[in-house]
Amino acid sequence: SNTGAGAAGDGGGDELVTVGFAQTGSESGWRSANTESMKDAFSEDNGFELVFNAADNDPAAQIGAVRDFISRGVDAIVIAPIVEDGWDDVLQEASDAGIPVILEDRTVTSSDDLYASWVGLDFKKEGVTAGEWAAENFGDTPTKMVVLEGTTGSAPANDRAEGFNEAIDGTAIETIDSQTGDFTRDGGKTVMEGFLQKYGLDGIDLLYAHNDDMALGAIEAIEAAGGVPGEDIKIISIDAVHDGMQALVDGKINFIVECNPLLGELAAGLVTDVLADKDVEKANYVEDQSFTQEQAAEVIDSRAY
Ligand code: GYE
Repeated sequence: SNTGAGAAGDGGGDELVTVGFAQTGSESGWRSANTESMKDAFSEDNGFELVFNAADNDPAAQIGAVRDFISRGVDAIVIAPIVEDGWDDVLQEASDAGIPVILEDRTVTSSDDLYASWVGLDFKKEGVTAGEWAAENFGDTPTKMVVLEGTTGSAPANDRAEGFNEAIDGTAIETIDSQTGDFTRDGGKTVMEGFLQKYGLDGIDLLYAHNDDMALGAIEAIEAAGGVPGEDIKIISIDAVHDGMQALVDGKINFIVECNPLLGELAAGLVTDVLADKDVEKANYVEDQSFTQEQAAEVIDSRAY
C-alpha cells in the first residue's frame, strides 16, 4: 500500500506500510535507545512492517542497505546516516523509484530536495552548550583539553566540534589533542590510554567527549592510570544515557548535554504524513537539556532511557 492508511492506527484493516530503516549500527547506549524507540513506533500494531538494517558503522554497507530497500519496493525509507557526505546518488535513486526518504538523527550534506524530511537534534547547539559550560568553569585558567571525537565525517562529530570550539574561542582552554573514538566505549578507552601515555595524567586537565560512551571508556583508562576521573581530569560529554548520568551522579563526569534518542514516534508520524501527501517541515528539531552533577542526581530515577 502506498497510501499510508493504517499507519495512524485507524484500524481500517489496510495492508501494513512497509518501511526500510537503515540504522548506523549499535555503537552506543544512545543507539540502543534509538533503535528500540524506532522498533516500538514502527510496529505492526501501529500499521507498519519494519525492515531493519544496522550497518555496523560502515557507510558503504549502509548505502547498500538502502539500495536493497529500493529494489524490494518498500513504501518508505528511513535513514540514520552514518556520515554526512556521499548520499546524492542513492537518494536520487530512491526519488526516481518514487520512494520517499525520511532522515532521522543525523543529517546529510545533500540538497534537501532529495529527501522528504528530517527529525533529530541540534548537534551544533549541543556543542555550544558544552563549550559554554567549559568556558564558564575553566576558561579563566590555563586548561589543557583533549577531545574524543565521534565517528569521522558524521554530522554530530562535525557539529559538536564546531559548536564547542566557537564557545571556547578566546578562553584559556587549549586543545592539545583531538582524535576519533568512533562513539564507542572501547574507542574512547583506547584513545584515552594513548593520550595518557603521551601527556601523562598531570598533562591533561579536561576531556571533551562527543558522547557518553567514549567518556565512560576514558574513565576506565584514567582509573587504570591511577587518576580520579571528574577531579584530576574534568569530563564533559553529550547524550545523557543512563550509564552517563550515573557517572555524572557519581562525580566521575562533570557535565552532560542531553541528546534525546527517542525519535521513533516523530519519525513514524512523518512517514505517515508524507505517504498521505501532507505538508511536513523539512527540518524537525527536538529540544535538549543539560545536566550538572546536582541536577543529574535529581532526575536520574525519572529518565526514560
Ligand atoms: O550522540 C552517539 C551515537 O547520532 C546523535 O550517535 C547520534 C550520536 C550519539 O553513537 O552516542
